[in-house]
Amino acid sequence: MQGGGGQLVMDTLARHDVDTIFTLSGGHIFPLYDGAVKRDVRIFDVRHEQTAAFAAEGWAKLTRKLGVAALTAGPGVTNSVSAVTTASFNGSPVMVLGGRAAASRWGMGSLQEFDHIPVMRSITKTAITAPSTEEIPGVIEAASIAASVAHRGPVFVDLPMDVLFGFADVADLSAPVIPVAMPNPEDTARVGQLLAEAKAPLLVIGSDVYWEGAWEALAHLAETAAVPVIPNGLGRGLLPADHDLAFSRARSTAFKNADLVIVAGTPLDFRLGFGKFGDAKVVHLVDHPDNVANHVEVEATAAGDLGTIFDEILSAFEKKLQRPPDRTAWLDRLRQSEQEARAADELVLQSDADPIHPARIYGELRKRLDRDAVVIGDGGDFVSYAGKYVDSYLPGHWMDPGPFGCLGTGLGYALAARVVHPDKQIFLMLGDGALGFSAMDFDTLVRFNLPVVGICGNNGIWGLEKHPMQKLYGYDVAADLQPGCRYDQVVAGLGGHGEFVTSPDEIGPAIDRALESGLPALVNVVTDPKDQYPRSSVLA
Ligand SMILES: Cc1ncc(C[n+]2csc(CCOP(=O)(O)OP(=O)(O)O)c2C)c(N)n1
Ligand SMILES: [Mg+2]
Repeated sequence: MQGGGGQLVMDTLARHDVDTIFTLSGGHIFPLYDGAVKRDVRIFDVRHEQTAAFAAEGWAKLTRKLGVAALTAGPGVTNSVSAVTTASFNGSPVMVLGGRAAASRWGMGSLQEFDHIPVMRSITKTAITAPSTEEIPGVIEAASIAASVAHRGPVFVDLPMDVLFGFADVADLSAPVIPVAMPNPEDTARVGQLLAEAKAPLLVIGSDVYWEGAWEALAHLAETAAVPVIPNGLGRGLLPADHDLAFSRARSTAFKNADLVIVAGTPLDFRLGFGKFGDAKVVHLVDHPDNVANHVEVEATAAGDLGTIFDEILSAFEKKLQRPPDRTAWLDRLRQSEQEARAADELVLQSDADPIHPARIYGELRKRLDRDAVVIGDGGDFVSYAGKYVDSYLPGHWMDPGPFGCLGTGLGYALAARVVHPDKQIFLMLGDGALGFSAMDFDTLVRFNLPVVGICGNNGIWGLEKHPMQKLYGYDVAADLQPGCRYDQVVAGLGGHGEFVTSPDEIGPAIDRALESGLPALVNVVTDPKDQYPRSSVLA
């Protein structure tokens, strides 16, 4: 391997299938651009570094491969902190490459001289400064592997200017190996036994099942043992929403009445009532022993490759039970609950209310959604409705911010989604508050000719904050935005397509025109600020 520092970085990353980077310009990282140009790596440059880092994370979420952002020294890197933390919470394999003031002048006060490592170390799996040009391949390789091995997460490498602008001729690296940890067979056997004994078992699956590529093993286990499945995060779509064993709207019935809840590949956090499911026994299956919940008493756990865990549970289950269990009553009960909830949804999905009920937007969207559409959510209440009303049918086609709950992920995720899937529908559901964090990156979509349809649920407030503050204090502050603000004109001004909608029957035609425009578009729908998402979960 030989060449300038940037070429060495790109040559090493190519071994991990990296052919695209997200960035915002800075002199400290010019050699990375030169390396990308010389190695045919695509460069997408954005309007705020957080969008670059969210796009890198989005890339990882869409492809299950390493996503890469290149950010300039100092403020370029620090602007990525929330996005990198989001990747850490989501277990997303992301690499942030940072510029860095020259090592030879360190401490003399160079422009943007800042030691990123202590900041980034706390939110990454590894944060390291490349010590010399010769050592770039080794450092990038080690960081790539660290990001990609379970439990996955972001990594950070900064490259001092004098290191990155140097040249080197170094020996080629051997082929990359991503180690896979195998579970303890006694642990999986115990889970298989619990599953054979259970009358009303439930399988809750999260993002790590996706990251591990374990959806076929999951389907095989669920189908053979007749276990209903409830997804969260990137677990959505691993079983198609119309699969017999896939449930989403029967969550509370399932959680209240199950006698065994097996949670796989997601923490027992606020999204899952902190791991308390009535009187059910709880099993936690994780991709790494560090992730076993220690705040609840679990009946059993297994840690390691999740596909192998599912396979081993199934063979233990089959050894225990000669014929498939009869779960008809349990599955019928859940199906009934699912159907009732879905039938009740129709009321708001078809609502003619004026001002517009936000759920009506999803009613119109559903009629137009392709089975392989990618739907992205960025916002408060408006996105909680998305979680409820949007069904996913394929792995990696639903993108929410995850448990870090950071507003502003949307434009970065949408940018990545359009690049990864040039021919699929990409819908970006935005709260009006959330939109403000990265609206300027509609410009990026325009510059790169990446038509995404954004739909803004414009209630003129920070809804998920205003209503709770009202409830707690009887008044609210710092919770209002401009009512009816013309964000569509902002997008049109940036060269995109804008639609402004104030009555329910205009929503569908506006979405159609946005799709037909072939441009990055925003359908700005003024919704009822009095509406509040009916939330039952405890968030903190
Ligand atoms: C970066 C960031 N800042 C603040 C918050 C707190 N927060 C969570 S939801 C929310 C309101 C979002 O408003 P909007 O996007 O308009 O959606 P709505 O609830 O009105 O539908 C806020 C401020 C957050 N989660 N992330
Ligand atoms: Mg709002």
